Amino acid sequence: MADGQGGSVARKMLVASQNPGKAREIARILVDWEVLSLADVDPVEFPEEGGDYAENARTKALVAAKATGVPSIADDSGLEVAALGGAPGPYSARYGGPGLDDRGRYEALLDALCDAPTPRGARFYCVAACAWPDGSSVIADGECPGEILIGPRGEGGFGYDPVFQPEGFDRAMAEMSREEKDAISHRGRALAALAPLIHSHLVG
Ligand code: ITT
Repeated sequence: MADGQGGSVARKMLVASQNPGKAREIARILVDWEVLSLADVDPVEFPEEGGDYAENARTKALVAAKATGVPSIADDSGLEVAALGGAPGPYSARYGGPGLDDRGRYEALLDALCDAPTPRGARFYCVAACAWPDGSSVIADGECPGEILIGPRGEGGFGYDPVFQPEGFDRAMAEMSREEKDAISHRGRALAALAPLIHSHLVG
């Protein structure tokens, strides 16, 4: 992410995510920052998520920034499936019940859709937030429309990527390169929209 400062001294940015796949993606997009992960700082206690995407994203970023004194980026994201009335949405990380891994969750989703006609329209949605230790914050969102496949394909990415095919592609998200995913993903788009807001905040 360009910060527009043109300087060679990278400033610190904490990626406030406990999801390794998500944290990896955010970190690789923040090219102009010295990126810290939650493993680099004292343990941060995050509250249970119970709000909408924007509230959850802002809360995660603010909690991390205030606890560590380091500007922090978080996202709240999810998969919204039309045939399920927009579910699982903000509950995507918990879909299918406790104890499931990524594969268990996308298998539960495929089961829920077994009688749904194709194409099963869906979108990934992401709200990204950046917060500072003084309590200020900026947020931006991004989406990636597509459809849910009949079965999983590919080994890349994380979460529901093996069962999601972005609009305009004939491959699952998990079959795309990192660069391809970042260019069209909900997260890549939200972070691209967030970059100028961070810059404006920094230059006042
Ligand atoms: P943090 O809150 O610690 O960041 P989390 O995984 O709980 O981690 P969310 O509450 O935002 O984060 O849940 C997002 C879920 O949506 C994530 O766990 C995946 O199941 C799914 N998801 C989000 N972005 C995705 C992507 O790019 N590819 C596949 N699945 C994704």
